[in-house]
Amino acid sequence: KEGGGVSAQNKGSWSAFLKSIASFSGDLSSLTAPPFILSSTSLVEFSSYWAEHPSIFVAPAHETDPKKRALLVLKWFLSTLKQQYASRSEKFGNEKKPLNPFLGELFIGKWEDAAGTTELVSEQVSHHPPVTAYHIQNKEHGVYLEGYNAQKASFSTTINVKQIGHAVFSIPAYNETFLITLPNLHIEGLVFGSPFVELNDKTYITSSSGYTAKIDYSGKGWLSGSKNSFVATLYPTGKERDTLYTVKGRWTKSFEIFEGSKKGSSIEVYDAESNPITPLKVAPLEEQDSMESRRAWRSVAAGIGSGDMDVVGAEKAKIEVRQRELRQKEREEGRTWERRYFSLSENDKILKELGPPIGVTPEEDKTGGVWRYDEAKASALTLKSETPLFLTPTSTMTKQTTKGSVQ
Ligand code: CLR
Repeated sequence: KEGGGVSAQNKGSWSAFLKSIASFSGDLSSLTAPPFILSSTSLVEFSSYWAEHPSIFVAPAHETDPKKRALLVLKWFLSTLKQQYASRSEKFGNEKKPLNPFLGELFIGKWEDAAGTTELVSEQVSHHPPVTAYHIQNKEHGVYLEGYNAQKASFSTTINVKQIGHAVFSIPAYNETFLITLPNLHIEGLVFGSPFVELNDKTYITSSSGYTAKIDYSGKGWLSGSKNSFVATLYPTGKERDTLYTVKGRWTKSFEIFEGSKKGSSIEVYDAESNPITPLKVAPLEEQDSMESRRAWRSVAAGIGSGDMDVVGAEKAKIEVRQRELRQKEREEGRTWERRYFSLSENDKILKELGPPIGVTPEEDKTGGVWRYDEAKASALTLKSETPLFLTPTSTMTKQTTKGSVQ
């Protein structure tokens, strides 16, 4: 079915795009996509998908039984998938190509609702390769999430994306940490011009209290199965056969939680469609810092919005020139860009303790190291926040490199 697919007017650029991706590999940001598939949202914003249901995010902090706590963390993780992987398709009718964040780009906001205040900071900690790090906290409930991620793409039949990095969920009151791996994905619907994400393979959540969840993703196959499906089991770490809970369903629709290995009726049904999100609050553009994503990209976003690719190209070039100037200056002064909120962790304790049971090894070569939230840096920033933290880009525009298609 081609309904909702590429329009007659865009057919040419889409087939040129399909031909070009057949030969690309590795860095998704180098993909040159036709204008109609470009999004004006930067990837640095995607970190907010982790906590758009703050009450589900903080719920584990109020459960005293560690195995039920592990189940609540699994439930929260599963509840984030719809936002993470289907929200663009649901909003626009298809997946889009996000803006590629520049080094040091920030996205800062908070959710205010029944769960109190939940705060987000997201920072682009590397540009080559692109790596985004984030930290989400709800201090009232004592729940913290941090992580970093990169993507490695390859092409075979379609775009296949491997996610590198992980997330760490922690509840200090129980001295408890959960290590979370990220799903690999591929793009479906490419030939029809209406791309969307499907998840594949398996991911894990393992906790310092000795529980592990394995989530097995599947989609619509040739003969059976439905879109966006999964089966998850929770078991004592190392004893996969002693299933404590089973969760089964579709991450875009609803899923059911069963005791043990799915005998009898479910103990809970989660309906993703009837759980509205809490919108993130972000400072108005005028009050934002020049390194904050929406402010930095505002002119590019305006160009994408009005379909004026000359504006998009020129405004992107300004950002790129400014970035090259900054890197040049750093080289001359023999220093590197100072990340605002994150630092590299050597011999990371969390990975050392929780990595082995689920086969996680830090792929530092692909992420430039293991990135952790740096409390000291963050509090120093709040102290200084009276004075402007960043300089506004002053670079003059130089020649435009791309026309029509933009990277
Ligand atoms: C980023 C990290 C988030 C989860 C997530 C969701 C969708 C992914 C995105 C990550 C990375 C970029 C991505 C996107 C879907 C499509 C897009 C892979 C992993 C690529 C760059 C777009 C390719 C162009 C098509 C639309 C044709 O937590």
